[in-house]
Amino acid sequence: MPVHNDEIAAAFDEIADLLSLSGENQFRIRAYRRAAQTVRALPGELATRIASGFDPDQLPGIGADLAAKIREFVATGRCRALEELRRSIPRGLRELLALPDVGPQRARALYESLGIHGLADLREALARHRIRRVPHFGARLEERLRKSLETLGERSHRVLWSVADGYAQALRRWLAAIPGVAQVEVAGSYRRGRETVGDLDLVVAAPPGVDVDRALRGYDEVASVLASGRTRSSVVLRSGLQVDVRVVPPASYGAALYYSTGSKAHNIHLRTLAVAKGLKVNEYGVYRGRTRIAGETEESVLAAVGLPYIEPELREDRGEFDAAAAGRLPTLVTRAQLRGDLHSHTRATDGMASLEEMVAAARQAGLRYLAITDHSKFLGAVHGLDATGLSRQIDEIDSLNERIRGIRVLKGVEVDVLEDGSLALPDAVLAKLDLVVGAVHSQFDLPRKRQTERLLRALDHPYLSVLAHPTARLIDQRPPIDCDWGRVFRRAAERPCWMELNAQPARLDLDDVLAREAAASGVLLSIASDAHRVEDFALLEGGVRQARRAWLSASAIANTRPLGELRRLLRGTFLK
Ligand code: DGT
Ligand code: CA
Ligand code: CA
Repeated sequence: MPVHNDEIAAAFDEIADLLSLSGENQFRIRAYRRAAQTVRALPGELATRIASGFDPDQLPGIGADLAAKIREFVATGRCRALEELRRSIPRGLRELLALPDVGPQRARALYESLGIHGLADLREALARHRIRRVPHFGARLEERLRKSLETLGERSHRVLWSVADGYAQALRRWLAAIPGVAQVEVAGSYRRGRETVGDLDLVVAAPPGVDVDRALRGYDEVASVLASGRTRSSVVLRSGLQVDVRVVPPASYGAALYYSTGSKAHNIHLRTLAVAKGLKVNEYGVYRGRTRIAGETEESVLAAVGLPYIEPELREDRGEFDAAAAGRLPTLVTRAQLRGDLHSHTRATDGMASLEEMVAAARQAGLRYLAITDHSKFLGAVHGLDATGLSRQIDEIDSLNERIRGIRVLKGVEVDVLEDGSLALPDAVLAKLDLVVGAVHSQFDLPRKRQTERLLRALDHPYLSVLAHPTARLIDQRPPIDCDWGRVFRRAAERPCWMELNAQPARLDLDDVLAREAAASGVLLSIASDAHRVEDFALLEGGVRQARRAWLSASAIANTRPLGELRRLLRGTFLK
């Protein structure tokens, strides 16, 4: 039974949560969390590598004990340590963790100060306004908890694109291997590159007589069958993810792929355009009367209604038809056009690899420059750099630049934007760097006016090159900060300061809508991995996907520029 990286990671995260609920020591907990991150970030399936002899204890931060648990999980689909923990901790306490604002520490605090054992207890305590009296909780958090408790039942079961990817590609390979199958593609929101995916939609081209449905039911991750038939099947995988499969003859493949890729709003718009030309579009083709005039490829479907090809990422009915008709569709940025990365970490702060290792990995990923931007020291940061630490790193980078070939290391920092909009390091220190990446890591729930002023004040600072993960949202875990982005983007464009499109799968921040708005205001974007380990440069692909959904071309992205031009532009972000 193939076990996906995401399932292993989820098991480790749950162990960490449960250990933390039971007050276990921080080192063990952190080891599980780190292992979860490591496994989740791996580019290929770990189970496959283990099957061909790889020992998971070779992975950074994974020792003999964790490696044994991974091997057990991969071999049996089970993790006994997790099962025991689940038995020993009351279900009610575990339920609390389903709330986005409640981690193990807060769950423990609720339990210890108010005896809250589960969601029912929490609901009652909220009704009596008792939560705000728990140390470190307060009225604002109480209000957020009330809201998230209300919406808990409605919260969708969408998964991150990066999680869906593991399931989607494994299934695609399975279906592509069926004798007689001509083509298979994963369509739907996955193909449009949405940051989260509700279910998977696969389109299969096969001549009649190829029993795709039976092959699908034979896939060993299938937990239940919702619908079964010659042209359509739906199943639910063990992970809970639903999969819809549509089978069409090769002559209809383009039309079916087009239909299943969506979005629904895009399809409806296309159908209206077709009707105006006396045509009919459906999942089998484009028809004039009863004659099929197109359908084998997506290009043929669009050409039949007089339009050029429209990339899947643009198919959201956000103006793509008008742009296509006017010949003004953007040439979307590609991963190959990225020449560098302006946000990364090393072991000097919370990264997992040394400076040399990160730089070598970036070069391996085809990048020609890499900015090292470790964290500044600020209140609460576990191991941020102070002025002395940063000076030492500057020297190390200077000496590394003399030794290495093929890539240039830029000196940077990820400095905290404090509550009043000032930066957490003195100007004299920042002035020595090639770039300064500012980021909000605290006071996420300031009211809109104060949050906007905070960012505008940061933009007034003489040394600020890029605002990292501007909204600070974490998909499904933390909402974006509330801010007047129109004002912030206008100020950033004048200054100039760049906005980041952070490629971490749970961040993807700015999102597609805001990134498009920023670029339209004249702000340059930086697609950045925020790499904490050598594998993380692969994440840039997801940042590019989001940028494409934002209609961005290479010209809107700072890190598509050659090094010389980039350095010149960076100097322009320092106002002194
Ligand atoms: P998801 O799964 O919620 O992340 O989003 P999608 O876009 O994958 O939506 P899904 O799985 O419900 O349907 C897949 C595609 O099928 C959708 O993007 C467009 C097409 N589709 C679904 N329902 C309709 C419909 O009522 N009319 C038309 N024209 N197309 C539809
Ligand atoms: Ca879908
Ligand atoms: Ca679907």
